[in-house]
Amino acid sequence: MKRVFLGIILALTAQVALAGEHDFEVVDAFAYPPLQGVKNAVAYMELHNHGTEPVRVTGITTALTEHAELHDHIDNGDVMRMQRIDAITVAPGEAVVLESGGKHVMLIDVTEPMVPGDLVKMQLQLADGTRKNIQVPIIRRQPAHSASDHSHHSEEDDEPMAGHAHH
Ligand SMILES: [Cu+2]
Repeated sequence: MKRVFLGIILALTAQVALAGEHDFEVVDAFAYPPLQGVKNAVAYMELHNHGTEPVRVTGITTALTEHAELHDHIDNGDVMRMQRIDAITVAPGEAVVLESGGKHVMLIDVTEPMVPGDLVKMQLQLADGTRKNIQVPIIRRQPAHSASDHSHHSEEDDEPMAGHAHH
């Protein structure tokens, strides 16, 4: 029922959207609440470009914080370090997946409560001047990965502990 309702809202939004905007789709978005004792949270999603022109995401806004940034992990020799990036470009017909250990949305100094089960509005800013509204469910974190996990990147890779630079 909730899904149907959301579909209606999206359909209404599409009618007032600029031509071409529907070619850009955000799916499987979700966010984790901050870890205990940390003010930063992380959001993941898939960006799909069904259009014929590249789509460039240059920023994201949300009421959760004034400081939402696009981040990526940079291979720094032995250490994967995350840093802010200016944009994420999605080529025509392709998708970019924001995921643990890769690109992600960093929510810095979250001021609003993030309760699992809630839907949070976020707005992607695109280089062509348009904006894309999305609804992002807050989901409860998985328990810590076991040592046998195939990935050596844990969720915590995206979680700045001490010393995460975000100036
Ligand atoms: Cu980050």
